[in-house]
Amino acid sequence: MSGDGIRLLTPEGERVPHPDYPFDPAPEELRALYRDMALARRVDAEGVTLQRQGELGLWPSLLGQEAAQVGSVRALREGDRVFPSYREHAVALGRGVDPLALMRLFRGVDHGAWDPDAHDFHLYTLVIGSQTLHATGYACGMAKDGADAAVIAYFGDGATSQGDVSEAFNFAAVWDAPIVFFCQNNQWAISEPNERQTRVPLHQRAQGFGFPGVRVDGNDVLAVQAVTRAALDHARSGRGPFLIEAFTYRMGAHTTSDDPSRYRDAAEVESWRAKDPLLRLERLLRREGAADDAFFAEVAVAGEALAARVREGVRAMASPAPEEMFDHVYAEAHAGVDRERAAFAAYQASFAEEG
Ligand SMILES: Cc1ncc(C[n+]2csc(CCOP(=O)(O)OP(=O)(O)O)c2C)c(N)n1
Ligand SMILES: [Mg+2]
Repeated sequence: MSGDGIRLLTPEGERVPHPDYPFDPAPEELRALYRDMALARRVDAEGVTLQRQGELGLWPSLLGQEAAQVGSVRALREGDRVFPSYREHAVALGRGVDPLALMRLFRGVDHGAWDPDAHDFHLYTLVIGSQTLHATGYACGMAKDGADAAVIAYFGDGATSQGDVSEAFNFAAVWDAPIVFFCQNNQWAISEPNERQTRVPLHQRAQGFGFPGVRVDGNDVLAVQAVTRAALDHARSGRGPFLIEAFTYRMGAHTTSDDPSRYRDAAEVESWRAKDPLLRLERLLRREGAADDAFFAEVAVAGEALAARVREGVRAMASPAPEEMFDHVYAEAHAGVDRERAAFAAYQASFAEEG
């Protein structure tokens, strides 16, 4: 184990066996992991570009976190329930959410954009850490229903400084909730470095709440999948929550509204570039003869086709009528919302009369 956590694959693409987490996927599974990571990276790059072109309002890039996301989502079984934050694009794709749904959200033409029940993948949550409480409550409900399933809640290193996350840890622990807390420690919370979030490695925090926590090399897709699978088994079997700290790095800006060159060294980014999650799997695939140039070229072509579909789809998106923003505030009619809708309609009409 390195300081980066439990590891099954070195940055040079060499396997390292681990006694507690044996995992030896077949060559086609390894290729599928690579493909998922590469396609997610391509969709993500398109999100950044479309924002720069004025087609999206904002885009939070997942660049660098592909292994943490693809490895963990591939460990899930059907019926397991995901509570994401806002950067989990590869997890969304892994749950069958169309990339255009993600784009609808960040273009601001939809408040939710996908059906959580259809994908067992909840809506993105921008209020930092709050989804860990929703997820814990959901997990308790699943346990009461006797479901043979678990919940996984994604959040960042910065989110661990929110009271909500500590409350979720404690509540989940005392109720043995079937939940995996999946913290992507990407070293930064906007401009705040990890050392301003915690004095102890984040995975150790679980111990104080009475459940296990481990650090996994978040840029090693094999280790992430193996560790997440074990953590989900732990949760499903009634042994309570599990914390995974996926040690990774946010290679890009916090969002397209951020300029990280203002607060972090280029040398730090370079040191993480050497640990790139796609590169290390590519090295393994080539080393073991499980993929050749033709495979990587085919994945690149598929990525371009997907990006073209996303680009065309985004440009074709119609803007909703402004008053639609009142439609889904409550499930049922609400007098306060009705009043605000009427006032807004009168305001809009005042411009029309002037014209
Ligand atoms: C409750 C709350 N406080 C502050 C913010 C502003 N905010 C947005 S992202 C962010 C940093 C989150 O960092 P981290 O949890 O590490 O996730 P990352 O963005 O690195 O994936 C903050 C403080 C917010 N959205 N919600
Ligand atoms: Mg972070």
